Amino acid sequence: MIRFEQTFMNFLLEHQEKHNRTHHFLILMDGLISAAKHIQHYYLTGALKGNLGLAGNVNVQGENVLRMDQIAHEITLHYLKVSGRVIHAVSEETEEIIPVNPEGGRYFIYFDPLDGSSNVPHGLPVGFLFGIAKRNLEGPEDGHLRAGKDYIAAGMFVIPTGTFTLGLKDAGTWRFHIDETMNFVRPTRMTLPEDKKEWELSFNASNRYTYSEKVQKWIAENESKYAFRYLGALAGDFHRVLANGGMFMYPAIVNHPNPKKNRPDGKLRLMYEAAVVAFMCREAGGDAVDEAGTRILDVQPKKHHQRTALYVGSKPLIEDIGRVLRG
Ligand code: AFP
Repeated sequence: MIRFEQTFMNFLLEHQEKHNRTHHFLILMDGLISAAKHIQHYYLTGALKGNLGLAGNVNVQGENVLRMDQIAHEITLHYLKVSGRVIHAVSEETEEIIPVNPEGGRYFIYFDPLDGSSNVPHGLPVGFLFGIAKRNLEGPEDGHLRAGKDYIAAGMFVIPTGTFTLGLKDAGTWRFHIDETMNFVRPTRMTLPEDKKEWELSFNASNRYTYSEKVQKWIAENESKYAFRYLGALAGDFHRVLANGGMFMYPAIVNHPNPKKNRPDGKLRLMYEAAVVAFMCREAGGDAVDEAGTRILDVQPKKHHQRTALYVGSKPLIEDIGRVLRG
């Protein structure tokens, strides 16, 4: 007997119809799925085709650009344009906001098409993360700088593992797997497990003595209770936390022996990294805070490439670290 699975598109169509929504979001999601599959193709063949190395230039954030960064960005923009549904895009790869369809578009999108660059030369998992907000259809135009709580959806592909996770506003976080026909199938609702047995902590352990004293103290008091896992690509690390429970954190760096290397504002980007996983986490019953203990989804971005510290995962852990951070 053949086992037939519900496809992502069928799932989303049902969802939109159930909530009396238009098909515009479906068309945008179709574009993002096509982009992810196209990027995955380049990534899988990257070692053989010489695409896993440097592109030879430096981006606005002073980081070496990888050939795959450029490929992923170009592919994503192509599909966003073709969808006709995007007003402006904010990409990790460009300093400026990209006008895609300012007149006819309906959504703002914030994305990093290839996050986790240290994994790229090895062909190991990277993330394609995105958050989506909707144009203000009634009132005056209110710009593209939206807090995570105003996103309508946020998701991530873990490339090249063939997994896709999507958080839908007030409708849960869902995981899909790619099948032999390259469809994402089998919607599985993600709920952070309450059972602490499987919980994991995930952070860059080599940075631990550069964190604030209170965060170091929290780690010392809690680390032995949980397993420790770290991949170095947010999408992959968060993928595990969402399934097993626990906490991913990238705290502010404030005690680096070389003060120039301190990152008091954190490393991760608010709009297309932290808010994206915070949104999925909230829809799965979890939470996320920044270094001040403020909920990530409440932080109003002042600029589109804004950085933040991030603590995301199971609610009891986020409440606990939140108290420490605010204290
Ligand atoms: P890169 O793309 O610069 O490697 O950054 C990836 C990332 O933003 C996020 O995906 C990881 O969780 C985190 O940074 C890893 O940072 P470290 O290499 O400092 O651990």
